[in-house]
Amino acid sequence: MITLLDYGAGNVRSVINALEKLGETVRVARTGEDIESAERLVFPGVGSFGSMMRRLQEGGFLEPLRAYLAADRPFLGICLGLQALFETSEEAPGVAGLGIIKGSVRRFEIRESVPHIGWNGVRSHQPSKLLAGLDGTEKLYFVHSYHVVPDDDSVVLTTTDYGYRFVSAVQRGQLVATQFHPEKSGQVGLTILRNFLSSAAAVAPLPETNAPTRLAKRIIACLDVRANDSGDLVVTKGDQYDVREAGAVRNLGKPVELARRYYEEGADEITFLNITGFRHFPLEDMPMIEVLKRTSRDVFVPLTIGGGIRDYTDENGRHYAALEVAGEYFRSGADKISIGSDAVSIVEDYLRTGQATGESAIERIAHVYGSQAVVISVDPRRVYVKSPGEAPPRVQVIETKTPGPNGERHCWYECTIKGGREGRPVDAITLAQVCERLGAGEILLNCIDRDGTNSGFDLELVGAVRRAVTIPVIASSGAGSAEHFAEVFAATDVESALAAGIFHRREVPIQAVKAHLAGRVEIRR
Ligand code: 1PR
Repeated sequence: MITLLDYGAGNVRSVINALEKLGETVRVARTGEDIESAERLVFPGVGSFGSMMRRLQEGGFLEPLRAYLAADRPFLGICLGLQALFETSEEAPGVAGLGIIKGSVRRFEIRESVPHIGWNGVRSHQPSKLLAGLDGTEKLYFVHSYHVVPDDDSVVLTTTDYGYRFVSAVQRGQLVATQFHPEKSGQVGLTILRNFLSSAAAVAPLPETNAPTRLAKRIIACLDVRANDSGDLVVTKGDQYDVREAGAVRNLGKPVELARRYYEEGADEITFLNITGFRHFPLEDMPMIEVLKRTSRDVFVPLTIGGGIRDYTDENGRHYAALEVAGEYFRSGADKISIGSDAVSIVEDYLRTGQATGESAIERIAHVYGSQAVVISVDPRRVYVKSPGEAPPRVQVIETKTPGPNGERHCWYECTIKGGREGRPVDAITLAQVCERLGAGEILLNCIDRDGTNSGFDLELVGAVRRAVTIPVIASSGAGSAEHFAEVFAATDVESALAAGIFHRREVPIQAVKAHLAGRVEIRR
């Protein structure tokens, strides 16, 4: 029996699923007494440092946790469950951590995109049973903007490089805590969790190396999901967002089965987009939540879900906040949520007033669950103009090498809502910049013109957005071959690229994309 501390703020389901996959019985600690009686404790911290410490305090967990750790009983902290052990964090000045390990938590101050999202390596510095069976070439999944800085190097178990070298796991006695997410790191992560559960002795550190670890470019499989005309939930795929063929919704498979297939084929991440979420409110559309719950039982890479995340009032006048919808998705197994249409409205309001309210879905979800959990899905369409002055006011215009139908040499990217059905006078570059300011952690950059065309990513759009923000960007829409992935990584600094059609139709397997990229960019094998 293993005890898992859940203070009710995010995705602990994946950790439970991973432990259950390994045959463990998991008991969720709901009170301080549950911690006192634990034999082994796993603490998958989620959210932001300040709200985590507040919830630990309110739930009466602080003192039992301190006592448990002071007695050197078996403990595995994950992500914020590592950061919580320290004295302070720059994420929440003035808020005290558990103070079990001397030192602080600092924000990355680097030229690379922050959050540090994706698969990176580790270098080990002391013997540990946790890393038994690894050879040092593995990659593990990270998603964080802050990292720990212990005063005393003797607690350092692993380090990782991103901008500079940082501590990615600590170990002292029976306490181990990792910045990476074993429960999201595929088979390697399951091995690490199994090692924690085992009573085996510590093994020697991984082979010594001073070579920097490298963040892999992520290859993401995207599943656009909706009900077909018979009411079955299916994975569909559009051509420039039109998902109907001969009048019927295209059916490319079942969401859970397809997600499992992509996990087994080596997808670094899986995204579900509920493409009719703007019509049906997600909390009244339980099948999507069910899809997430079932998928997360067997899929141990990050899951993102989007569609319909917004404030909503039902016909009985009951108001739901976007935060509640996101919370339900996180509890069901999502690691990140993506906001599409509502982000455009939020940015329009911001541009009108020049002010952040603190109340938008982006700000509220980022505040509670952390920026890294908030993805903005952008659905832009190229609009040609004869000259920059012809575009609507404040819109960012780019010069293009692909002239328009009348020889236009300039264009802007109009954001749309409701799955491309309605254009709004906001451009994709500005949208990404404002969302970053409001606390979003990543941009999923689609392109209606390229979607489903197999003609390659819109490199001008991707490059322009990538240069305009400091958060990671996912290039999406148009992948037709493995070479298109190589192209987008060579031409822009995007951290990841996503495809749908070529994977669904088995035209280009994920491993073929990775084989093509090997040696050109860092990838996870
Ligand atoms: O607006 O917050 O409710 O979210 C709805 C979400 O659904 C948005 O993220 C939006 O992008 C998505 N969506 C809405 N309508 C469609 C549609 O296709 N009719 N799908 C849609 C967007 C675009 C990509 C696609 C890539 C790669 N799909 O995610 O997977 O273009 O495709 P390809 O590799 O085959 O070219 P909200």
